[in-house]
Amino acid sequence: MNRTGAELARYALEALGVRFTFGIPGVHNTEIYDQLAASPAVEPVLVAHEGGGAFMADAVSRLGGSVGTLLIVPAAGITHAASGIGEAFLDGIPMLVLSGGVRRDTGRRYQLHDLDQHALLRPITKGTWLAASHAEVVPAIFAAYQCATSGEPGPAYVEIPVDVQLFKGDAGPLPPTPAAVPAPQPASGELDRAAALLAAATAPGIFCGWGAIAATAELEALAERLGAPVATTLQGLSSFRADHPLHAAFALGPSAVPAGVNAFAGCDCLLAVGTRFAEIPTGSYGARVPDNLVHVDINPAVIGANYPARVGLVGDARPTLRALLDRLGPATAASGARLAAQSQRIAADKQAYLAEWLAHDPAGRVNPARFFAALRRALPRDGVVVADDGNHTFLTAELMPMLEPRTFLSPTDFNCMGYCVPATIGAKLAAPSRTVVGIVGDGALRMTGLEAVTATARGLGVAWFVFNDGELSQISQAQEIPLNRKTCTVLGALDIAGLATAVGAEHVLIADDAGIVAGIDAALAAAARGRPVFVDVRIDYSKRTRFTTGTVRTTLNGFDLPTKLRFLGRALWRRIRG
Ligand SMILES: Cc1ncc(C[n+]2csc(CCOP(=O)(O)OP(=O)(O)O)c2C)c(N)n1
Ligand SMILES: [Mg+2]
Repeated sequence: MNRTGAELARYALEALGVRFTFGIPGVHNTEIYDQLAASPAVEPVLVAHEGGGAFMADAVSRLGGSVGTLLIVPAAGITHAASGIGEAFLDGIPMLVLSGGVRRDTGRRYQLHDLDQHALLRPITKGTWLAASHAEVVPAIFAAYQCATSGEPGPAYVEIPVDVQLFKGDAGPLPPTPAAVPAPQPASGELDRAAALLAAATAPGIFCGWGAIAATAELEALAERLGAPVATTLQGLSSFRADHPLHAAFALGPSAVPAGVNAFAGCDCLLAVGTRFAEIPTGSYGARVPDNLVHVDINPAVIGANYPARVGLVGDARPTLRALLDRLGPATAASGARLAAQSQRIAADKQAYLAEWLAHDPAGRVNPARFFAALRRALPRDGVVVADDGNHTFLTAELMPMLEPRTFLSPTDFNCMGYCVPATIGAKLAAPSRTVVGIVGDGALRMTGLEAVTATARGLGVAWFVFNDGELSQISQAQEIPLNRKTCTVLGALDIAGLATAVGAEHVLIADDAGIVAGIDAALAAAARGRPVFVDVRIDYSKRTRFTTGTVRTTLNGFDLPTKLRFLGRALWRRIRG
């Protein structure tokens, strides 16, 4: 049967269970848009900027269910979307990227958007496909989907030239919907070795990342079986519930809060699951990892990349952890005693850290710990928190307990500011019945804040808590001591109420501690009515996170002596001169 390439693209997206596409129409993709308008299953979502569209697609994928998909124009759409595609690439998030392509049947040069799309995308995707004929459209989309979702997930790209979209052609017999690619399975002998190491440890610990997000029950069982404290990565903050007595902290090493530092102090065997030991969760590699490292990851390249692994288990987290549990058998007297001792110390350390924060005087502004305590009380357990990148992210990681898997989304290894506002929209689209809030810095808000129009246009009730401190604080804090001046990190004023008006959202002000509870309630009530709302939180940033102090210290300690002296000399000189 002869069909247009646009019809074939629609067929493929429907077959794959794609729920939404994000993007902006242009002459290179309007035929596909027109097809999707008639689709009962796939909804094309118009965004303000393709970068926002890519963050939305990323959030759809992170919530599980369907794979976030982009439908964009080539070149200009691709470069705009590149920030979100890059984030998905480095964070291991599946994403399907579709764009039109220039006509290949006219022999013309200098067409609109006429660039090598594949060269643009190669470094930030797992694979790219060109559907040069009708017969290639469905197989290319299926192959890209399989690529995006198998192994360590990531984005995959398909270019469908306009002529293929427009004209009818014979696609031949359509291939069946692709089955999931089976994950690798660790060898039985390796599992035996790993279990033996863990069983012999006197102070085991667990470190888990986003790769463990579908294995939370197994992780809990293992932590309890071993009496092992658990630290999470930033991206995997919700991979182990924070109200479990063995949950110690975000981050491994000196950049963690005291509960994490103390719980792992004598760790003699670490089980790492679905983490790459990347820069953030190790506090710029300040983490001390014992020789007995059991490293579980679906991507073999990750194993031992930053810290040598005694045993590497290449496989899916869930079955691998189950196999370890089977081998370990029931708890022992020693593991039971560890469980009790660790739980007690962790609880005491957490309480002391919170008390230290609550005792901090925010000088008439909003104390972050008080804010997060109130937000935690107001949010349901499965409420979704979407962070951006900045000091607010690490405050969230240290002060806001995550209680269910996939309730915390953050731009992590690509570390792209501007994620929060659009990703919050993507999360709400993917999970309309859940409460979805964003925690966004005032700097990041400048990047993608206008994307809020996509929420107002669709009546999506989400609340963005803008941590309004007037600075690019994560950077200005790092400038403060060594440089004693804040070059390009002090922001001009932004009228957040004015922004809310411009996009048709509501506005709430939380000026000080006294306004926290009523402000959060008002914001969540507006969101529950289907209204997006910007909350101007006059946050106090005068108290540093442990993450920032620990990581700055690790970085300075890593310098050689002449560099240390140069930094110290410069800091002193600037302090004296003012
Ligand atoms: C696209 C991009 N540009 C620059 C940076 C560097 N950067 C990381 S955090 C940060 C400060 C963010 O400021 P803001 O959004 O106000 O958050 P705050 O740190 O004040 O909470 C900057 C500039 C980045 N991560 N991403
Ligand atoms: Mg700021």
